[in-house]
Amino acid sequence: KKGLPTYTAEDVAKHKTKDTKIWVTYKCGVYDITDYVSQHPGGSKIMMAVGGSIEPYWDLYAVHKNTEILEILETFRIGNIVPPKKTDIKDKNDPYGNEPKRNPVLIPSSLKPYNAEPPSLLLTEQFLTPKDLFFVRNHLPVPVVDMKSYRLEIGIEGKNKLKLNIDELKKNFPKMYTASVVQCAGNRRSEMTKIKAVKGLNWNNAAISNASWAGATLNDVMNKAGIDLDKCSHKHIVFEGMDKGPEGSPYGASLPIELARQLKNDILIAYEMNGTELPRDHGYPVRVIIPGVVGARQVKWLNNIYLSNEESTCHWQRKDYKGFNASVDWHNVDFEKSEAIQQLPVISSICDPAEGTELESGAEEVTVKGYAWSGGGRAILRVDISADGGKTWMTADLQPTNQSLYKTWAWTLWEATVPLPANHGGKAELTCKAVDVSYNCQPDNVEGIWNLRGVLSNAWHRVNVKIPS
Ligand code: MTE
Ligand code: MO
Repeated sequence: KKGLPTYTAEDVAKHKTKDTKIWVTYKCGVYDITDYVSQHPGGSKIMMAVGGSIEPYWDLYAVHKNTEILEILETFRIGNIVPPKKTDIKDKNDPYGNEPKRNPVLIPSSLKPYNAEPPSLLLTEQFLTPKDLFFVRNHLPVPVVDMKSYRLEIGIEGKNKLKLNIDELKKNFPKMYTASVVQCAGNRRSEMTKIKAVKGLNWNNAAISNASWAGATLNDVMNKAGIDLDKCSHKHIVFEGMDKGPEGSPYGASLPIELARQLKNDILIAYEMNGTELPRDHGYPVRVIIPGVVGARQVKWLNNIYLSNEESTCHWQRKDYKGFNASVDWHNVDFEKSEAIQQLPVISSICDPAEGTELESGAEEVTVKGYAWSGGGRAILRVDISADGGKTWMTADLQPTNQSLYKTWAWTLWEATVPLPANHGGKAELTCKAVDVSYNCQPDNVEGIWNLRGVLSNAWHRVNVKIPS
């Protein structure tokens, strides 16, 4: 369309609320959809695209992509977008020059290394998170793996090891399946940041995802290497990846041997995610899935497993991903005084509605959706929802996981329709909390569990909504 003003992506990004007007782009058009959003029933979902392109969302909701909608959209056209300058000149020295393609709906918390979470409104739409929506936590560049030379080594530190190529891993062991969560220790860190600065990526509540994994069990591959985990005298089992830091040392993690014994038939040396090979971002060709344990130990691009008397010497095992009390800060922290995080505490979170959502005017109730999960395989027994900031509660409906009470590795999705308080004054605070099979529950406030790394952020989750009269 000629004659209309042109805008840059930065201009569009400044228009995300009703006060500044709500803009989106589609192909080369810029649209002011402020009025449309107030009337559109699926308004809350379109809000994910504000200030940017709606194309990636239309790919997800292909049903909306019809000519009728395009015609409606065209009536809101206010201008054209300046195409971004092509910066296709690849820097050959950039260690991040070989990263995979990613779904543009992911919300990055850092680009190099790449870290991103899906919009929380999309997170709990499916029990199994689609691969291209699964959150990504990389500490280093994604390695390029040559499958001809790829070998997984298994054995004892300092000794000759069993070497398996990918076909041997697939063919020589029974293929086991498990639906299991990966959650970063820093999930929901942004709630801690609000109280006092912490070090780490500013994750919202979607640094967690749930997939179906398939592979050989740890026990089977250890046995093939001549190792009986129940009888070995080593104190730790170490996993190493193929992604390397500038000094050449790989990402690695370890489990205390007792935990490896407990989980040996549940830990998967996984080569499939949701039924097909792992995507590069999630560890292609092989990663270890350690159900019920923090994401940091579930090493991607796995090529080395060994018994050791030492914990992994990796920075992220020894100098990170540990808990401290709220009075420990950087001048007095001693990482040796705390254990590495392994099995995670119980958590739940509201994913829909999102923070700040405007409900329909005059709404008397609200439907709330989210996830709950606990480490160590502890099933979720109950999720409680409040629409008055935690004074009164209702129990949510839980979607069955079809896993047993003490081996629930997957998350529990839940839903509740809650009446809004009579004198809400135009706003409400929605709150959720979960109880696991050990009757562990979540702390009611963030202050008491604040820690300098912003990990283990599992306080009652609170979401504020507006209720126009
Ligand atoms: N494995 C390797 N090799 N390198 C990494 O950077 N990050 C870990 C873990 N495994 C990491 C890794 C962390 S901290 C998390 S939370 C999970 O991978 C994230 O897994 P995902 O990216 O598949 O969601
Ligand atoms: Mo993590």
